[in-house]
Amino acid sequence: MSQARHTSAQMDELAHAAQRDGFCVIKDLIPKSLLLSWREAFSPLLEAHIAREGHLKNRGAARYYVTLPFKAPFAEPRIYEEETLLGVVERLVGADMTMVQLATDTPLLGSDYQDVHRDTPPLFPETGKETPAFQLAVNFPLVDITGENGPIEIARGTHMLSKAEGLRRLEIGEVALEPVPMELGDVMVRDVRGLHRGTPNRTREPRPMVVIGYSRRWLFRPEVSIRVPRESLAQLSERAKRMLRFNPVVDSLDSLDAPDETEVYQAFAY
Ligand SMILES: O=C(O)CCC(=O)C(=O)O
Repeated sequence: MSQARHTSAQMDELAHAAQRDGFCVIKDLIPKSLLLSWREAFSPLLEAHIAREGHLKNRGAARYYVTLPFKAPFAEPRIYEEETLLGVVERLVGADMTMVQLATDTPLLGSDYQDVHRDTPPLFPETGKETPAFQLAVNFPLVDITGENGPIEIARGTHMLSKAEGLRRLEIGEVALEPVPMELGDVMVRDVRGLHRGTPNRTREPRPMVVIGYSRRWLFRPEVSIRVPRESLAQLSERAKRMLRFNPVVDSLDSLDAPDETEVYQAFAY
């Protein structure tokens, strides 16, 4: 097991920031060389997605949600088991959490502002009350994110409010949508209940943002999954096997085995 790059106190602080604000950014956590290999391998996947189902416009105009195959270079324990990352994740959603999603959000030139949304409904809508975190998006870009290429905007602290109350506070200016610029290597840990939106990419380069979903041990999300190739199971750490335990194990990732490749995760905004 590798060492965490941060002390326990630093991880406490990062988790505390995420509990307070709904997100935290861990600077320069992932080696750029890994991300460059992801960027290269992602490009044909994005093209294939657009050719196959781009007409579905699954995240709005010129913006695409694309699941990544759990194989090299994306099945990368130096990322999904990074010790600081898991330290912060466990502080937020508890020990024995599960890893349930490995995908990307990519706005292109022609994309627009999304409606402000959360990525999940509340657990107990009838109470109007929010609970500690139960579903996290760990986001990291495959390019530097500037004001020009579509930074996600987040309204700080709204993850503990109902959507209606969060929108009301946005309307009266009590909270504001803040763009979150990120450099290659930075990682954001985000409570998906925080109000946010994608913004337009005004450049000619795609802006892929990876999302790895981690959930509390009891949460099942039928809309996402990671298909784990049977042959890769033997190489996974015991911890990774445990984290991936609710995902389907498949004989092959080839599309011949899965003729219906359309993204299942179409309804995403709550
Ligand atoms: O990647 C982004 O800029 C955010 C996209 C987003 O919030 C979504 O599609 O749910």
